Amino acid sequence: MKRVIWAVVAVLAGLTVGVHAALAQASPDPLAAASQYVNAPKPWQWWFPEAGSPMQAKIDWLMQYVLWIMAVVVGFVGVLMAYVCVRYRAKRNPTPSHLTHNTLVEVIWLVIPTILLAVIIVPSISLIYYEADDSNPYMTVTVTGHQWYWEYNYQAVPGLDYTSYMIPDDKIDPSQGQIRRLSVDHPLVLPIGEKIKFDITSSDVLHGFYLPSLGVQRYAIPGTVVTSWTMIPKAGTYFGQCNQICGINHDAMPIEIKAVPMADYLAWTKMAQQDYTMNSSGPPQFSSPKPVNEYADVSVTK
Ligand SMILES: [Cu+2]
Repeated sequence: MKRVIWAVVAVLAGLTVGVHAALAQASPDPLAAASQYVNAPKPWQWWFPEAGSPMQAKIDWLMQYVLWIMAVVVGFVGVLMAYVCVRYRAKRNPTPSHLTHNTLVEVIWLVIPTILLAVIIVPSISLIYYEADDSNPYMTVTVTGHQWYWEYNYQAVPGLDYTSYMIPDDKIDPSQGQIRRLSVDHPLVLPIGEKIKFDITSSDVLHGFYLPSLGVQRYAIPGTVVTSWTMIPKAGTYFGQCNQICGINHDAMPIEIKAVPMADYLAWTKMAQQDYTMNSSGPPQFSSPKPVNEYADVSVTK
């Protein structure tokens, strides 16, 4: 009898292992596509990050456009000043001119700066309108800043509301592609090629929802909602940080975005609903890297 029972147990165990293996094969990681391209800051980076959205590409273009106009103005004024200093110095020009007006020169120095301002203001205003146009999004995510983590609420996915904590330094695993001070336990997952609206707010103090490679920068203000949007054409991992000094662990609330194709995003929402729906109500996977009282103790002993 015992043998029969053991045989049944062995068959059932074998079946379970087989089913698990089949399931593991059938459901690959829906976020795998995001690891193909990582848009993260580099040491000693001097320039903007590579543009990950049309908005950042436009910001980058406008910045360079204004920079070149400014370079020409600064160069011209600098040369003019140097010429005047040398040509009209007291030694060479002992009797100063008493000329005070020249209509042509005055018209020129009024008209040229006006033209320069016009060619700067037209693309600037058009970019402001482009950034403000968050109409007709595919979906909206409510982003809430907390001391010191982010919370993401997918308005279109009932119950999908979870927290995102920075992975502490001693738990970082570079073999998994994790980056110190930037990777989080639960990234914000978005579909590529779709317009995503952010409703940004805060539960306590001012935070900043800042995604440099996507051209998004908005304050998270308690009691009000500030909106922004993005559209990420390329699957990948994008990073941001809270950029409003919000307290002692201000540096420990990065933003990690995994942008994946729509099919993967839909597969992920199902998985996330089962795995970490309403995670914000339970204990977080990681706590803040250093408890507040640890800092407090340090300051008390000093
Ligand atoms: Cu903050």
